[in-house]
Amino acid sequence: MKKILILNGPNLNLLGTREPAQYGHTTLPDVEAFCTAHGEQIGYDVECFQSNWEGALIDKLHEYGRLHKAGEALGVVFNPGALTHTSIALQDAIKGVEPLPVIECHISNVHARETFRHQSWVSPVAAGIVVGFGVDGYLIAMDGLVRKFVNSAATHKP
Ligand code: CA2
Repeated sequence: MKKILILNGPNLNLLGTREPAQYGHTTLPDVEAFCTAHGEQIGYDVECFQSNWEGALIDKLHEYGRLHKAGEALGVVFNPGALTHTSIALQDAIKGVEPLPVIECHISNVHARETFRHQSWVSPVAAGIVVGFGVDGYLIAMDGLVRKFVNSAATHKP
């Protein structure tokens, strides 16, 4: 079974424990569990990884670049947290592992929030972007990966 990586950046380990108005009550282990279950349903082996360290996220992207080249990974669903708005290193890393598809995913609608959250260094190199669907966005992004990179020929058929 090919792999899909659910990658989460800084502070997302706090999900469900604070700021419920912004991010809801679901915890990161809950998210990882429903992504894993969804992966089983759609025929993918889901790996989940979270780090508060930029370099650890970059190392994981490099690992998946190699797995994708070997035909062992479909792609990555990535919520880079606040690094979205600051990290040229993440943009370089995603460019460096092309053609590995990386879907950028945000729980909140970053465009309806502070101006500094409107800028993303990841969006220009993302294969797709999902924002503002709460934690369901992770599932939408997984389905988007499959629809765009596996079932693309069937996408527009009635
Ligand atoms: O909406 C998203 O998913 C964000 O990526 C979340 C980031 C934020 O900096 C981005 O602008 C948008 C914040 C992740 C921190 O998550 C927390 C969750 C609960 C309590 C505290 C932080």
